[in-house]
Amino acid sequence: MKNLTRTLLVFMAVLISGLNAVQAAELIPESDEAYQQRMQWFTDAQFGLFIHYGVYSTLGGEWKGEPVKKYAEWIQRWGKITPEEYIPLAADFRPDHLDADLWVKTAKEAGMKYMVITTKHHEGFCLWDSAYTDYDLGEANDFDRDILGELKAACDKYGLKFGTYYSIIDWHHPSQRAAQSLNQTPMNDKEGYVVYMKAQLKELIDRYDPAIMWFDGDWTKWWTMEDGIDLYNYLRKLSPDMIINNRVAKRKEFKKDYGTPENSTPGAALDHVWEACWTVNHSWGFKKSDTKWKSTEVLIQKLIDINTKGGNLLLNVGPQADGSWPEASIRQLKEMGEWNAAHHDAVYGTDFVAVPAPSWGKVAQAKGSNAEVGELFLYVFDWPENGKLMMKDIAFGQLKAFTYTNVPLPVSIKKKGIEIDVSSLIADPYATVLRLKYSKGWKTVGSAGTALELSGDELMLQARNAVLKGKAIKLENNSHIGFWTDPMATASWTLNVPAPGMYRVKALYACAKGYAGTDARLTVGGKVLTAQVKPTAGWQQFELMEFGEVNLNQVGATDCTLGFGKSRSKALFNLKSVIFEPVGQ
Ligand code: FHN
Repeated sequence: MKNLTRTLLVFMAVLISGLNAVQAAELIPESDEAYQQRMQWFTDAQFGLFIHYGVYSTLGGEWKGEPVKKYAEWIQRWGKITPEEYIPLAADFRPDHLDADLWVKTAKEAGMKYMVITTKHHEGFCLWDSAYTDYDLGEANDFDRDILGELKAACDKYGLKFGTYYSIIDWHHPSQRAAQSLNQTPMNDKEGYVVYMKAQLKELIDRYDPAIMWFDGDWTKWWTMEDGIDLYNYLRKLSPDMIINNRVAKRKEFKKDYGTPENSTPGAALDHVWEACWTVNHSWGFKKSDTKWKSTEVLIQKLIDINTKGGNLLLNVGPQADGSWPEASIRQLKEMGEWNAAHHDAVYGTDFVAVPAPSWGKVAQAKGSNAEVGELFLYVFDWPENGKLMMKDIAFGQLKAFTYTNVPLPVSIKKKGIEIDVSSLIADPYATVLRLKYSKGWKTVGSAGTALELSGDELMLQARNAVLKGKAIKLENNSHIGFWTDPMATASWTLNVPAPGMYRVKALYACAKGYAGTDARLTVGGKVLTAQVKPTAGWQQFELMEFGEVNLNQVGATDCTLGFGKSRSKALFNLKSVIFEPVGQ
């Protein structure tokens, strides 16, 4: 009976999708005002919870007793697991200890305003009882709870928005099943699979009314921009208030409803709504051996960095198969929540402001501020040893300074900016927030440096996150690597590649005239790029230099090292960041 019903359902879905296909070329019309209104809750939210949970969680990143490399949710690839070996594992996926109320309460107390859960990752296993497959929580084992329904109810109870992640790539579906899960799997029935996807997405909307549909896997070659626009239009008609991320189409070109940089934060604010998703350790799915937990300081400063550039942070937790969370995730979310609660106005009541970026931290403006009258929040990461906080290249009409709790602070106008006397304060271990209340306007003065023009999908390696090796190389003002005169000295990072493909590589650097000429040598994923350093206007005048393009065909952690090449001058350069711009497949 179920097969007959399923056939009828698929036939109806084919009919619906065929009718929609005609409109596929054009994006469904929506006024800017309507779009802004639809996005308002999202742009106010600042902070959300990402959950990677599926059959892969049962393995914890290990296969036949051995840890596998890279992301745990990609274990079929890195563990070389065949479909015949992997599919039966679904019987072991039992969320017996999944406490939806606890999950959502923990997120709320962390200061998160929404959550997104992987209802179907690349593995193809569905966390709900779908009428279109047996590879789901309802049939694969005798687990009969509706965990998505429980999470949606808990979100309603605690006032969080409920979102669903859905992968376009599906290694289980017959249209794509291959001997090995790969970045690029075969597609032998695209039309049938799109009908399957649309039917499942309608199930998710009808049953759980998600506020966000979070797509992934858009890099696969058989999925086109036209396919994405067709799917976007289909969903907008089904659920007009729902928000859809840009990976519904091709993330590099498509920016609606919002951009999704991954494990990277743009160097500056973007010209569209965006959300950066980050892991707390390295793997998205639960991985026993992955204990590289980011510190609470790093996580809070990341939230501030992203929010002050106008974005949201979607921070990931990878639960164990039984539904319990790693202790480190619980602790860090608790600590983040305490800081966010103590600085509520500075987290949720802010907007991006285009002041010159300070070296000691970040700046945002209080909502409602304008060019004449308003309030700036200063987030100080690096406390001034001399007790004087200098804000360069800015001048105010009238200005008063305060602590976050509105205790007045001495502030003086200087030739190149303003100086706040913070000698009476003790720095917050994570970030100290100050307030500047101004009237009669403010303006940028002096040379405020190079503002990066970014699309939001760039991967950015920043100086402060580099591992430095060698005698003469150091991080200056927490903002750039300098004194790089030892030809053996290197800076290294782990680059998290979100999608395979070609990337254009650039560096934001500065080099005084008499020191230029060295060949800078960059190795990434085993490939080497070199570029000769040209002089800039000085050691503090940063410009972009091109290294060329490189094909990064492995998703996940990739080593990247920068150093001297063959021809050498007196120094390499000062370096603020290395940028990888995706240029498509
Ligand atoms: O391949 C996935 C990966 O497993 C994870 O889900 C991340 C999170 O956004 N997205 C893809 C890699 O970019």
